[in-house]
Amino acid sequence: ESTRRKLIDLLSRYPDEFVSGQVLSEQLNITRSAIWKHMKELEKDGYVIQSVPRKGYRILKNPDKLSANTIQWGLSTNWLGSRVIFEKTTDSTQVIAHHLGREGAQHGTVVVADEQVKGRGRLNRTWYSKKGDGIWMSLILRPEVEPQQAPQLTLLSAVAIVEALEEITDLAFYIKWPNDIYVHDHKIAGILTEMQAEQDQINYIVQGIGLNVNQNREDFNMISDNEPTSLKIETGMAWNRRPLIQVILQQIERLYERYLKEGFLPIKTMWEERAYRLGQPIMVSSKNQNWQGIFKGIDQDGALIVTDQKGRDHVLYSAEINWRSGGHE
Ligand code: BTX
Repeated sequence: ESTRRKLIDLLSRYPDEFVSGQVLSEQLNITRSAIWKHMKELEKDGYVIQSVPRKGYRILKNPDKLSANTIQWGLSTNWLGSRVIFEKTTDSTQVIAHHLGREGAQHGTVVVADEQVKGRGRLNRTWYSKKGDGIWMSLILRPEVEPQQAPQLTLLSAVAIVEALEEITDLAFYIKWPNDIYVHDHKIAGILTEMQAEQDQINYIVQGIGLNVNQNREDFNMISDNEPTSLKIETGMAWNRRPLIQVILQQIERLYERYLKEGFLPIKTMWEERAYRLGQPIMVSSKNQNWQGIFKGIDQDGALIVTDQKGRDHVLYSAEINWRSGGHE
């Protein structure tokens, strides 16, 4: 399996050129007939490979079919996705990831499903996860940080997902505190971070990411409380999920490494640059009280800072925010 991954990495490095059988066999330390067998396996996974005598091989087409292999081939991360578990259909990738986390699965393990029948959001809300039309995945992370810092990882991934989406589209994406990604005022993705921790130590974090990719408008008819959207609805074209997953994982890993080196501050700044309605009036419902304030930013723990009408700042860890009913709208 790792030979095949290296093979794809070599071929993808020179996308328009042929790589000779000899070079491949030297680099991978296997015979040329073994290479030919690997090529046949790749074709079964949906790759279209051109092979020309005396020139070598090149990839004409990457598959969109998801599998642990296709997700890993060409993935340029060091640890995120070094193990991938793929399910065609499952209740929820969160459930699988929690199970693996308890069993000691390594940091960076990724669980991906084509379809979830019991996909979930926060507070046990339903997350619709239609077959083949979205990215439904959970990451197992074992960060050496305090449990109360875990929410920072939600914000980190939100920034990473926005960066990934802006890398591949011309659209502008926003993060709605704490965990939703918006485009044109519609929800396109959500993040669900769950943690297994003791007093002062995180055992593992399971971070679920749901991104709508190829749904049409009518696929969301059952959702009444917000108007979801998908990449296809926003861009007018269908997207391959495989490279999208890879770009997202690469961005998350990159930011995560930065977070370990530099702390939360740079992430916080990036987050605030992408924050939905920063500096604008919002309605807060906390402790059975409703009040209007100005969304000022987030603090070191990722909590929401809202300035009330007397100019006092409030730090909110959980509150229902009505983002639209503030001010004069
Ligand atoms: P959330 O609680 O912020 O959002 C859930 C709400 O979003 C629902 O109540 C519904 O109104 C709306 N909604 C449901 N499905 C969709 C959808 N496909 N697109 C847009 N809006 C929707 C957000 O929770 C966190 C979601 C995480 C989902 C991932 S998928 C992989 C992993 N496995 C799993 O079961 N959950 C996570």
